[in-house]
Amino acid sequence: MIKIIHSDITTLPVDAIVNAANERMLGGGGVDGAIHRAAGPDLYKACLTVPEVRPGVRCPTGEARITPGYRLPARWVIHTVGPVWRGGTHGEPEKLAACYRNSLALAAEHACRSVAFPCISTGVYGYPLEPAARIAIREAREFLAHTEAQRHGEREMEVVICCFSERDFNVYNTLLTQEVSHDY
Ligand code: AR6
Repeated sequence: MIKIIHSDITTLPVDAIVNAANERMLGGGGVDGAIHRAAGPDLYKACLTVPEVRPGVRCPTGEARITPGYRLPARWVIHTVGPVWRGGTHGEPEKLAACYRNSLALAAEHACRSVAFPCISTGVYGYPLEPAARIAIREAREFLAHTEAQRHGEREMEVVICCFSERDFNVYNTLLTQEVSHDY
């Protein structure tokens, strides 16, 4: 099930929250800063132990890494790195889709029943909200449809899209109630 809410992601009692991080994965502004503040200093220490894949890069764009949530109500934080918007022709849609897919796969591997996403890349990274929201909804739907086929009666995962502004919340709600077009 996909649920759109208007809230601060750091307050949610879900199994995992997703962080819109950067490749260094040691905190930053926006939702990343809020998550680090709410989780406390152990989150930073856990991030430091994530191996670098190349100097200064713990999580390449489009990939995801998981740490505990420490003081957060959420048990896990899944850190993913969205693309910086450069006009849309530099692989941004594919990279953003990969963020959702890889984060959902990590959540499933850790037996999460509920996972909450912020609107990845749509803040500092400048991705326009509506195309970003279409990708988020499409990836969540595809993931749920795929896992549904394998579940045999277990409870479905809840994918929460946590909008920080009312405007984002309205855009998502409009899209979710439409049949989302696949030619974005
Ligand atoms: N709860 C939910 N959503 C939030 C919260 C919150 N507490 N705070 C902000 N948002 P951004 P990006 C929303 O800029 O564009 C960081 O410095 C915000 O309104 O946080 O992926 C990282 O370290 C927006 O809708 O992430 C990276 O360097 C959304 O979260 C860079 O920013 C994403 O905005 C990543 O940029």
